[in-house]
Amino acid sequence: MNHSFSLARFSESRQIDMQRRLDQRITGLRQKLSSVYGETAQFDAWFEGLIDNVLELASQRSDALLALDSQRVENPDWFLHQNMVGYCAYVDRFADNLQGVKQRIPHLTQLGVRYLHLLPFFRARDLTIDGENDGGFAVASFDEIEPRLGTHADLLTLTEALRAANISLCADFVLNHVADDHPWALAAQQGQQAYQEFFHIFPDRDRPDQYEQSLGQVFPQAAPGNFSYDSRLEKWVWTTFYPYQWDLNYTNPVVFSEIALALLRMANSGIEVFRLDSTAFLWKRMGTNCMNQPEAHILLQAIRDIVTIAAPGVILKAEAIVPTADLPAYLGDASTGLQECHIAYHSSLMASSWVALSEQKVDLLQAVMRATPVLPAQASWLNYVRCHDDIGWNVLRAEANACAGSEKQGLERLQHASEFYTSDASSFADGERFQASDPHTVHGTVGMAASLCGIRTEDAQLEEKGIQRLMLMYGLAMSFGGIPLIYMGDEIAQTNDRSYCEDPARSFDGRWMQRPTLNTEALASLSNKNKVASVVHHRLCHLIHQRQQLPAFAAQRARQVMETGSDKILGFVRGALLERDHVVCLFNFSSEDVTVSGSALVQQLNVMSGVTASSQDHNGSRAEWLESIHNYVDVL
Ligand code: OTU
Repeated sequence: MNHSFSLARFSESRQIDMQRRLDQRITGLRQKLSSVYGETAQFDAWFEGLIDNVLELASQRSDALLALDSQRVENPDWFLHQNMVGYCAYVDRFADNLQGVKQRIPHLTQLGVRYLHLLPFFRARDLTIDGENDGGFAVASFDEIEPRLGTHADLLTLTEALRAANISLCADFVLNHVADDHPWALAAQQGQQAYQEFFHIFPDRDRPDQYEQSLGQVFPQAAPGNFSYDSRLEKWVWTTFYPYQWDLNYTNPVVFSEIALALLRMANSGIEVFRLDSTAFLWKRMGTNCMNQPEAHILLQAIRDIVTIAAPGVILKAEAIVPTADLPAYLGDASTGLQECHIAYHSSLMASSWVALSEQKVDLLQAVMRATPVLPAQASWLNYVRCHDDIGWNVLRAEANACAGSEKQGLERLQHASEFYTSDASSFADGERFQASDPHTVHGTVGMAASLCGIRTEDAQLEEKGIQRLMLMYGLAMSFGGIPLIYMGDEIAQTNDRSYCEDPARSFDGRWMQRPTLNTEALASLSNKNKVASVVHHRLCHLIHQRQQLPAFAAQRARQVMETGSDKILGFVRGALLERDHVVCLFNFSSEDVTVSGSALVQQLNVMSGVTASSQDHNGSRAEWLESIHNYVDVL
């Protein structure tokens, strides 16, 4: 097939770039999409239409965004640098609206933030229906801004201001579903066949019941089951999440092209990072849990190709909360060079670090680290301590079983962690169980990081232990390799907000406990060193500053687990031993001081780098290595 698309709409200099990118990507893109949608005459026409639209949107990129694209084509590793720090917030809870976010840029720059993830701000399901839209994750329009939060003009102003401050805006792009009042769903409800084909709709419970046999549940309490009866259609609709979030049907190629083009349109408004929500669920297959299916990966790879052709400055972030073994595939494959998303949440690292804190024992965390492979070029982890969702313990089932020796004991370990953060009277933590009425299952835990670390008051002296725990958790996220993400409020150790319990539209979803409004009073008194907020903010800034200075912390630099001789101390080395810019990172997950043997660590470093004892004595590196250990212990 001839792939010569007309580039007449581009200026002469852009034609050359565009031709090169098409040459690099178009054959692969076509192969991927035809492997999912089939080689038919209809496919050819659909594919040509898709590319024509992709090129049209590429031609509409502004000069400022074209400049950004070229910069990033020249420096594709821009987001892998050790100075990358992310921040995540709900627009309204952070700053009322998009205009308010612009006013908060100085707060972000003070923290060294280079990437700002604003939780959903596209027009969401109408709250006057029944008050619910899953915090904006039920999207009613991919092209409009939620009126409560601002206008499209506000978005353009904000992205411009963020670019000037060297901060990339990240927006949620929900791939798996739309709200039941999205125009596609409304058209389906009105009986339009073409739009009914955008969804998975069943006349009765036969097939839903068959699927249910192997499906899991995301919200077992608030939204049990994966199908909802729609009284307008008098049919069953696939709704993995809430009943008003209708799963899109990606076996329909039109769904894919509509979504891909909507994403490019928003990219043209200056969004630089897309958080692709619920990527794991895109493809359904009877007899499976309908997660992580090969077709879902192929479609994500195709979106990567499309973005690289039309908006190469843009990067994609996978939100796939899946077992450790299934996670790396969302970033592609280092051995074949296959590319998928640029960034992915490391949910296993996050969850296992909370397990380690509850058990004062690091074996599970080490197992997760060992199961984390080397990533392909231009790929990175997103390392977080908390986010707007629960800590899902189930992603750790495999590691827990292996470490504990049996499935029963593995489950018990995770249950123990869950109880520790919820109900255990002897624990320091103040969290709650998420969506599990059955005390024998392990689902999730909710709570602000500070509360889970035991911080309850504003008195810095009283809360020193809790502050140290919080810094330990953030220290790990900052050193592991990837973009560390600060969740709004954690920089000033904000604690749980239980006011959601009073609101009937939110009271059933405990995640609202960790979605407070920014405590501006605490922000205004950061100079008061007796306050927890001030101490945490200061230590976090210090940690970020240290990290910026050390190239060994760049995302793609090597990482090797070390045996520290103590099951309470996590150890790993970042960077290249032979180039001697490495950093040894040690994390004490216990509440006591623990001594580790410096010489035992040095011996391991020798083995890792293949340096023999005599050559090492000769070049004096033993002393330097010890030095670096002390330094880092001091830092943390
Ligand atoms: C994502 O979540 C979002 O982060 C949630 O806030 C939304 O409710 C959800 O999608 C629906 O849009 O597994 O891959 O707390 O971890 O719902 C999708 C449970 C997801 C979340 C889960 C998650």
